[in-house]
Amino acid sequence: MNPSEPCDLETRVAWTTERDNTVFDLIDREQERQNTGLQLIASENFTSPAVMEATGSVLTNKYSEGYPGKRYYGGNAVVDDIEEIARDRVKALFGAEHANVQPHSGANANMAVYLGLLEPGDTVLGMSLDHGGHLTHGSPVNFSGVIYNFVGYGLTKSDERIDLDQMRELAHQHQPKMIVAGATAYPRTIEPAPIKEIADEVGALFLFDAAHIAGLIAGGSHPNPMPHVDVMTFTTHKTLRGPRGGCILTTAAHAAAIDKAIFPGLQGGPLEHVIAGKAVAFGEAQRPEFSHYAAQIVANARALSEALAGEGFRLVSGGSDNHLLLVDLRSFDAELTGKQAQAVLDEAGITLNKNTVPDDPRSPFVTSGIRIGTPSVTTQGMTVAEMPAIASFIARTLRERDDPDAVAAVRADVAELCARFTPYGG
Ligand code: DSN
Repeated sequence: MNPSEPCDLETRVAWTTERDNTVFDLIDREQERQNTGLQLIASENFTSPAVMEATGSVLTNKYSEGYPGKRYYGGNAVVDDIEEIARDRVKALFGAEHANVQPHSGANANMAVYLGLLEPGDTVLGMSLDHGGHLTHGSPVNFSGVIYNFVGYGLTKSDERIDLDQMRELAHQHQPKMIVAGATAYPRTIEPAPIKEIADEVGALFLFDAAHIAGLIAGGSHPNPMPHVDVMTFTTHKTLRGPRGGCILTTAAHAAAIDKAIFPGLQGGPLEHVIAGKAVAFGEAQRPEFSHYAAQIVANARALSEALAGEGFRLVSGGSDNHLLLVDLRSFDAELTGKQAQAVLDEAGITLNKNTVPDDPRSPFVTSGIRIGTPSVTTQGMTVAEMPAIASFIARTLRERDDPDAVAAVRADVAELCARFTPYGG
C-alpha cells in the first residue's frame, strides 16, 4: 500500500484488526478454567467487569510520572482526577490521612515503606515466614532480608496464635526501628492495638501489612489498623476484589517520605489504568453490600473449617476467623504432602496451594499442608450451604487420589456445582 494514498477505516489505524488467536484462545481457556473449577487460593478473587473495563481502558496509553497536580508530562488533567478519586475513596474507606495508590504490587508497597522510613541495616521485627509471614517481611531470599536486619516472631505452640509475649520480649531485646504485622497464611484475627502497645514501648514504627485482609477491614469484619499504625500497606486484588496492585496509607507525618520512595525512589510511570481499576474497586467496597460480602467470606471460611474437621483434617489454630484456613494434612494421611495434594486437587478442578504449617518438617516446596481461601467462591454467591460439598470434594479427591476415575468423578461434581455459580457467564 502506498502511504500517501487515502485509506479506508479498516486500514487507517496502524494496528491489525485480526484476532490474535494464539493469545486470545488461551485467555478463553483461562476464563473457562475460572468458570468451571473451584478457585480456593486465599489471595485470589474474581474482580468485577467494571474493574476489568477500567483496567483495560485507554489509560494504559498515558505517561504520568509524578502525582496529581505535579506531573512530568502534559495531558494529565483527566488522569489527575482519576488518581484523586482513587486516593479520596481509599482514605475514606480506611480513615487514613494520606494515600499512595501507585504501588504496582504489595511487595513494591512494602519496599517503599522500608526505603522511605528505614536505613539499610536497620532492625525490623516481622512474622517468620515459616509461621505465616510474607516474603517481604524479612525472608533471607527477599530484598527485605538482604537489606534490613529482620528478626522473626512466631506463633505460640499451645494455640498457634501470634505470640505477643515473644514479640514483646524480642522488641525489648532488639530495639527494632519498625514492627511489621500481617501474614500470608494466618487464619486468625490480628488485633492491631496490642502490637501498637509493644511498638510504643520500644519507640518503633508500626507497619500493618493488610494485604490479605484489606477487604475484611473495609467491610467491617476485622479491626481497622489505621488508627493504630504509622503505615498500612495492602494489595488491592485479594479480599478487596480490585485489580492486581498495591496501596499505601499513612499518617500525614509520613506522607512525603512514602510518596518520594514510590516515585522517584522505586517506580517510574504509574499504571493509571490500574489506578482507575483501584478507584472503581474502592467505590465498590464503599457500598453497603460489600460489608455483607466480607461477613459472608468469614462465615464461609468458618463453615468450611468445620466441614473439613469433620472429614478428619486438622486445622492450624483449630479453625478460622478470616478468609483462609490452613490445613495440616498429617492427621488425615501422614504420607500425603501438600505438593501431592495440590497436584491431584488441580486434576479435580479444585485450585489451591500447598503451604507449610508451623514447624513443618517438610520443605516449602513439599509441605505438610494446604491453604484454602473463600473470597472467590463467596464472590460467586456460594454460602455456608455449599461449604460441606466443597469439603467433601477435597476429602474424596485426597482419599481416592490413586484412582483416576474417582478423581474424574469429583471433577464432574465440581463442574456441576460451579455451573450454578458461574462468575463470568454470558
Ligand atoms: N502471593 C501472596 C499470597 O498468596 O499470599 C503473597 O502475599
